[in-house]
Amino acid sequence: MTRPSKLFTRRKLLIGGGVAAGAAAVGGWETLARQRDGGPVIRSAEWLNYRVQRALIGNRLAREYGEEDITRLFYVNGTSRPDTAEWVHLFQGDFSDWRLKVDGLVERPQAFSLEQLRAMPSRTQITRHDCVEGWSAIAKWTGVPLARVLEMVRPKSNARYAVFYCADQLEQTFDGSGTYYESIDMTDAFHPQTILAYGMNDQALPVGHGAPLRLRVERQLGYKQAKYVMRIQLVDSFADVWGGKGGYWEDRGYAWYAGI
Ligand SMILES: Nc1nc2c(c(=O)[nH]1)N[C@H]1C(S)=C(S)[C@@H](COP(=O)(O)O)O[C@H]1N2
Ligand SMILES: [Mo]
Repeated sequence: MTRPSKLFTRRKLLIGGGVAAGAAAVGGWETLARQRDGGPVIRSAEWLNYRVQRALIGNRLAREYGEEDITRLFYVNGTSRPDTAEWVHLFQGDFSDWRLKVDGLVERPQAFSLEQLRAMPSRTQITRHDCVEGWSAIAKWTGVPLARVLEMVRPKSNARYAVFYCADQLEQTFDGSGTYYESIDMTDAFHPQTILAYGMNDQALPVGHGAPLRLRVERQLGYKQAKYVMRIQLVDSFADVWGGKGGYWEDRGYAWYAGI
């Protein structure tokens, strides 16, 4: 795997140095701004970007590509194979015991097997993935629109964000705070191109790319595309989830709203 070395070094530093050093390494923490309702902390410039993008583009679709555009070598980035006992056990059983738990601010919490998700209406899209580390790749993703899953669990009216909990710990910690997680707002959650993908380029989703299930939220950067998704929780704030910034990389200084 090749990757710009400067950024690779930065990631190493981030992982090795913990949260404080990571934040300093990323540099330029802008002023912290709190949403009016006391919701998640969002840096001011980012909050502006979020508001402007939402106003200008609304529910715009991300560009879709043709078969001929598919990248032959799509990098595997971050975790390439979770080593948690739970995921390894599920993998060894061909994911037959795997369940996607969907809970939180919903009327009907449910757990879905892969079979159930595959039997639901599906969507296939060829889109471009942009990683902040400076590479892009195009792939064909197949999965169930997140909207279909949410309709089944019935979000409560106070649900504002969907939090995705992954199987992997990108940073080994005793308290689990190195677990990968991500979050998106309800606009992105119900966007037609937001899917829970179980297929990539007409094959089952490979282990390196997030088997058995990953998020594709096509109008945002690579780190929002949570792999190895185990649980989705609807919340009204992510202040109480791990570092409180709404994602693994967000807790380490990245922007929560990574719109492109
Ligand atoms: N669970 C989990 N999801 C993750 C990551 C990770 O390390 N663990 N890395 C993120 C980053 S930074 C990118 S660019 C993409 C990489 O996806 P890929 O391995 O399919 O290229 O996954 C994102 N989702
Ligand atoms: Mo990334």
